Amino acid sequence: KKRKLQNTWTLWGVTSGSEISWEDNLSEIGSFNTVEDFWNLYYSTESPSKLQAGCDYMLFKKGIRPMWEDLPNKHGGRWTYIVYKKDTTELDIIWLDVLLCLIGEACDNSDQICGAFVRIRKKVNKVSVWTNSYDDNEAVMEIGQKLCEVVSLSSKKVLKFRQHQNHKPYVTFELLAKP
Ligand code: M7G
Repeated sequence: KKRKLQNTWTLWGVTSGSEISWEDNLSEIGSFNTVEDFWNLYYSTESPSKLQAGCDYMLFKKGIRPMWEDLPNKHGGRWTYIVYKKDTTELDIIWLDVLLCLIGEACDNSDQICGAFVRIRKKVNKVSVWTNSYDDNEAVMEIGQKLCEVVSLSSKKVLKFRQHQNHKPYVTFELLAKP
């Protein structure tokens, strides 16, 4: 018997920088709601560190599209952690830890988590966790603290939170993980 997760999750992929619009490039890779099916999907996809610049993976709760515009994300924001190219070996570990944190509902406020992104770019890589309400400070900070624990391996430990919507005033927070 397979072990059920609390939520069903969808893994998405996107490649930016092509002729086709970003949204048309979005594709669903697969969904799962058990521990076993998570690992099957995990081992059947390339690690983030093997992807080319411009590629993203996103893991979102089923039914939420990995876009700012989608209603559950619309009033939310994201914690972002930058993984420098010299730390690329850590990228796959951090991404796996974030995945486990999400599917294992490790945060007290995990109901406010929509999903996560890993973005491969020419200069740096980025890992983000998306939440559904930027003005619930307590929940935002709790989720940020948990993410600090996840990235505590790494040498530079600044996490930044920002609201998805671009217009001002927009909320930003910074957290420093303990060494
Ligand atoms: P990014 O990956 O957030 O920035 O977005 P980065 O490459 O500087 O790290 C890159 C581009 O992808 C944006 O300028 C948009 O054209 C597109 N894009 C990314 N996201 C997450 C969205 C989204 O949620 N909605 C829409 N409409 N476009 C997006």
